[in-house]
Amino acid sequence: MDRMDVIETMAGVSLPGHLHTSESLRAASSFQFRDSDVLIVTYPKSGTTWMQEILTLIYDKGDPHVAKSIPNWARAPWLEHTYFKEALQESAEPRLLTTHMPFQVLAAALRQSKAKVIYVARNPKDTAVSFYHFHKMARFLPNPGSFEDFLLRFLDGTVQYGSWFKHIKGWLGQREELSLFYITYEELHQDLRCSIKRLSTFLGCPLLPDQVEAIEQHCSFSSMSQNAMANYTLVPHEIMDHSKSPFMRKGTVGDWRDHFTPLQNILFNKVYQEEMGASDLRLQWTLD
Ligand code: PPS
Repeated sequence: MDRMDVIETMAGVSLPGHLHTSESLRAASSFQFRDSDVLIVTYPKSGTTWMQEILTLIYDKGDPHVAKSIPNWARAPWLEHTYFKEALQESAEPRLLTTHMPFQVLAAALRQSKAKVIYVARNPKDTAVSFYHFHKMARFLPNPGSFEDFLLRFLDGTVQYGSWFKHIKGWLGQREELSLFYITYEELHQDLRCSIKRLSTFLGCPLLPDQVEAIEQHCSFSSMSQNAMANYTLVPHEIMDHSKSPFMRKGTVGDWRDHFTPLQNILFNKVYQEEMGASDLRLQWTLD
């Protein structure tokens, strides 16, 4: 398979060469945003696919036709991926875009526009667990080794896509400068209906109650797990092997409790405190 063993680097962050080239990364950093663009920003495994689905449905007023007939990576393509130019619907308004890039890569390009940014964050403990399982099924990522080893690399930011801590601090540090809406995976989980309404207000896309209900139903974990346009089963088995771990794996909050030893938990909390202690971020998760 293409460039499976190649690693690209951008802003000190390693990225899978299967999805990124130096050209695609350069193009992302100089992308011309429009004021009408909507950019979903996430660290991997934080709720990207969920948000792509919710936004598709908000703009389609709850009609699932597009969400059920076009793959998510074509509906809301990743800015930094090699296929981005082909996938971008130039004439669409708004253009839905996705990125995992750290803020500094897109800072200059974004400051030229009033594009809307939706940042989705997830409890980093659950993010690490989900990312670990994803490494087992995504052949373009390195073998994660033991969970113990992977967790240490996640904490010191040497996994691909870099440090979770730098990612969230970089983006949320720009809340005043950007038109940025911050929401957590845990909020989506706790009250999807309310989250859909808040998003529709931010996007200036009002919805009727039955449209909100249709979106809520379509975006449930069980419904999205069955949607081939969102669950990545269209990707060839040699690239994503769902028998190792399905992309739509569990979709729960707090799965870290079934993975972390008490010692790993203590270490994680220590690093979290060192990295995030001084931050004033509204975080929706508890670490115990
Ligand atoms: S990626 O590869 O970065 O695009 O992955 P991402 O979509 O950010 O994260 C995948 C995790 O999100 C879960 N997911 C959901 N949870 C609840 N409800 C819905 N509808 C939903 N859709 C996706 C998915 O199961 C992955 O989490 P884990 O914990 O591994 O199950």
